Amino acid sequence: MKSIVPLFAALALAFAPIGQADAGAKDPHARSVSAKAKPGKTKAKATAKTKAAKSGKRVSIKSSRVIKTAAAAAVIDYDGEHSNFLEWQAMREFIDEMVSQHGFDRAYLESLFAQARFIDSAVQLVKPMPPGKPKNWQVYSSRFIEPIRIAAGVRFWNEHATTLARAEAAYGVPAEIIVGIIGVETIYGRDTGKFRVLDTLATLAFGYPDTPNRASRMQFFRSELANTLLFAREHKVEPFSLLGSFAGAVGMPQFMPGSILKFGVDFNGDGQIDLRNSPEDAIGSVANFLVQHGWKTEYRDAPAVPADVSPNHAWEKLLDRGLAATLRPEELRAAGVTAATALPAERLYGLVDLQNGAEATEYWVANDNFFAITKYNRSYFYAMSVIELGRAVSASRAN
Ligand SMILES: [Ca+2]
Repeated sequence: MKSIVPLFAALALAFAPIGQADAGAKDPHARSVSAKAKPGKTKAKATAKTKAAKSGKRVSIKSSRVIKTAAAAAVIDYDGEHSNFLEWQAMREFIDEMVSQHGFDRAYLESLFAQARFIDSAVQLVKPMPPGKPKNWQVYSSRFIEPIRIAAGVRFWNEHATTLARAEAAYGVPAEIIVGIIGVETIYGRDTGKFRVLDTLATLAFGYPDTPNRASRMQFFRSELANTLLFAREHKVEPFSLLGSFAGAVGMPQFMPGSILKFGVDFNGDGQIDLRNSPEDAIGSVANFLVQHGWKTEYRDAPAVPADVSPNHAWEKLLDRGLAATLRPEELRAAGVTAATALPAERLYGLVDLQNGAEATEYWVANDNFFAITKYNRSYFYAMSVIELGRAVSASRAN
């Protein structure tokens, strides 16, 4: 049962969004990492597993939900409603567009979307959170940098050491960072989501709730729905076999379909990009994503180092400069920022603040590699959690 704790913790977790621009690997506005739409089911599943473990044998559980969950591939682990999407004007326009712009067969798309389900839990989960407590890095990170996730990371790293080393050699992204991302995203594939991607994306593309950013969000999910169809066609995948989070993020690294199309890698050479079942593909794809978003192989030092700031607050003007390294070491020094280690003069940096609610804010000086991680998910908290989880796994592995 212990292992369930971080899942529940992740549920309650809100990102600390920094930027507002285009999509990362994930949906940039997704509310939580590894969110389960229905925690009750996680609990039911866990209870069943615990009973199985106690009895020491495989159990036949009579709950239909658990049986469905245990079954392979195209299971549906939620109560989707058949909704006649084909009667929706926006869906008809979408199909027209896929036919005229991408050469899809109309009858095929109609038969596909006739099977799609409306996922009300996805609609509920994208609604704005009620105003919460102030941002708190310590609270946020304690949900990721904790013994269970670290132990799972050690197992993952040991099992895939060869692949991680191969990715590091091919892309120049250290194993530690890849291990950090896959751990923060899904606890190494434990929690990849069981929604059919076509269902959640159709639901959010055409049935998004009434929020201030509704139009842009619908456009985002509509384009991801198109990407799903394009990916499935290009890679000869049955579209309904793609499973993901309530927001359509797929597999161990939680890539949106557009990111799979652009940055997915077949790293085990079986001819498929399978981010759900192939840890090799997940590892290669994460490394490729980071390199394509500015990861600098030649930087061998830490993506971020702690910093002290002077009491004069001259450095405050250096905060919130976007998710990019734009400051010269001299500018930081002149504004009263002292990094814990010497900063190579020829590089650029950003000043990162990690707020701790009522407690003191932590300051860090971050380089391009830190900001490459924020392209995965647009949050300082996220990037620093990835770095610290990777570091903790590495340290634990060395012991
Ligand atoms: Ca593959």
